[in-house]
This record gives sequence, C-alpha cells and structure tokens, in this order.
Amino acid sequence: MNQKIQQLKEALPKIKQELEEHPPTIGLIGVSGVGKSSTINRLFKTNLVTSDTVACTKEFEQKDIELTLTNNTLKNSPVQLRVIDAPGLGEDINLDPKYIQMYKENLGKCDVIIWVLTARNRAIALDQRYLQELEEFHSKIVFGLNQIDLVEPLNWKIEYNIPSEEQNKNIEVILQDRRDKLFGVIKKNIKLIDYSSKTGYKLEELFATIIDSCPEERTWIFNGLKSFSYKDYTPKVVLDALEKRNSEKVSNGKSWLDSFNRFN
Ligand SMILES: Nc1nc2c(ncn2[C@@H]2O[C@H](COP(=O)(O)OP(=O)(O)OP(=O)(O)O)[C@@H](O)[C@H]2O)c(=O)[nH]1
Ligand SMILES: [Mg+2]
Repeated sequence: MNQKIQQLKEALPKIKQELEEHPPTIGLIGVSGVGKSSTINRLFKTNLVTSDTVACTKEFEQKDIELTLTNNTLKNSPVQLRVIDAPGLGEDINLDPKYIQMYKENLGKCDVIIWVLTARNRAIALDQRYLQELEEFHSKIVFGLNQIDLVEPLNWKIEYNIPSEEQNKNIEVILQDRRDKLFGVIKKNIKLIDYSSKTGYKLEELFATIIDSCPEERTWIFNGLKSFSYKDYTPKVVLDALEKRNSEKVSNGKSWLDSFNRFN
C-alpha cells in the first residue's frame, strides 16, 4: 500500500505537467452563423462575441477555462479545459482557403471537435464539401444540431423548456435527413445531438457526448469533467422560471419569455 502511495506521489508532477501542457481540448467548427460562439458561451459561461447579423468570429480564439464542478463527489474541485472557437466557413469565397488552412492547423490540437449545424438550414452541401477537405479529422468529430427552438412551427414549450410535439416530429425528420447526408461523406454512423444553445436544452447531452468521444488514451483527463448536471448549462433565467412554474401556476408564459429574451 505504501509503495502504491509512493508511486502515485512520484507520478503527480508528471500528471500535472501533462494537464498544463495538453489540457482537455475541444474545438467548435461549422459554417458561419450556426451558433458556435453562442454554444461555447452557454456551455462554459464565456463571453465570446456573437452576432445576430453578420459573420462574427474572424480568428481562432482559444479560451482556457477553469470549471468548478457543482455536484457529486468532486463538488467545488476546479477542472481545466481548453475550448477553441473557430471562424465560420462559407462566409466569403475569398476567405475560405485561408480558413481551411487555419482549421487544419488548429484542429490537430483538439481531442474532440464539435461540428455545429443549424436545424434551420437544410442545405448542407457546404458542410459536406468542407468535411471532405477535413477528412483527416473525421474520427474526432461529433455533430451538434443547434437552434432547434427555431424549428417550425416555432411553438417551443417555454413553460417546460422543451420542443412542442410538432417540433419534435420535425426535429426527428431533420435529424434523419442530416444523418443520411453526413453518412454519405463520413461513411460511418455519426453522433448527432440536437440542442438549443439559446435555451440550454440538451446541452448536458452534448457535453456528455463530448466526454464519451475523447480519445481512449486521454480518457483519464476527461473523466474529471464528468460531474455536471443540466443545471450547469441552463440559463439562470430559465431555471428560475422552471422553479417558479413548480411553485405557482404560470398563467401567461409571456412574462418570463420576455425576461428570457432580455437576458439573451
Ligand atoms: N434561437 C436561437 N438562436 C441562436 C441559437 N444559437 C445561436 N443563436 C443565434 O445565432 C446567431 C449567430 O450566433 P453566433 O454564436 O455568433 O454564431 P457563430 O457560428 O459563432 O458565427 P460566426 O462566428 O460568424 O461563424 C446569433 O444571433 C445567436 O443569438 C439557438 O440555439 N437558438
Ligand atoms: Mg462565432
């Protein structure tokens, strides 16, 4: 037993060094405006600049984040994570060659890559083309289908923070369509998680998928990131509203939707 403790003591500085030099690293990529920066902001409480109107992120932006776990056994332990936000592809035909080159340089550093799509855009030829160019990274890619709160008929159940039945049916159709089309390029079944960075819906599942997708030799590093609950990702205003709904009957959803929109 003493010998084991001794071995562990000797290994600790090496573990620390490895974590400092190569912290768990996640990259978010995809075409312009799908919500890459918004997803990072919501997941990790960063304040990357986003835009409602024009292409926004122009350079690769690396954020070192210290996450404080809020539940389970590791409560209050700090965990290091590196997140890389990428400029959107497809913004301008003149910029694409430069961006593809930058993508190739940066994606090598990532353990896991989230390729963000938006549920609002059914044309994914651009994604398919870029995926072909970035073939060497296919094994690291997990796909996220963002903005599902904007799926028709736009009647998100705000009082529960979930899609309506009609939206759910449409989301299923969209997921199947994107899976088929991406399969055509990737040539194997893909991981595709539908979520909404705006409402925080299913961000927990997206994060769990990131953790599960880390390379085997780095599992020990990612394991430290496991103890999150959905509450860590859900906007406070949504949590407050859900709590309020539990304690009193909401007669008019508008009031808290208003505050939700202000918050965003
Ligand atoms: N309704 C809704 N809007 C979203 C969601 N995620 C992002 N947005 C909006 O989508 C727009 C683009 O978001 P960004 O995060 O700037 O997108 P991006 O992919 O980083 O864009 P580039 O940096 O230009 O590539 C902003 O208006 C966001 O508020 C979502 O889940 N639902
Ligand atoms: Mg951006």
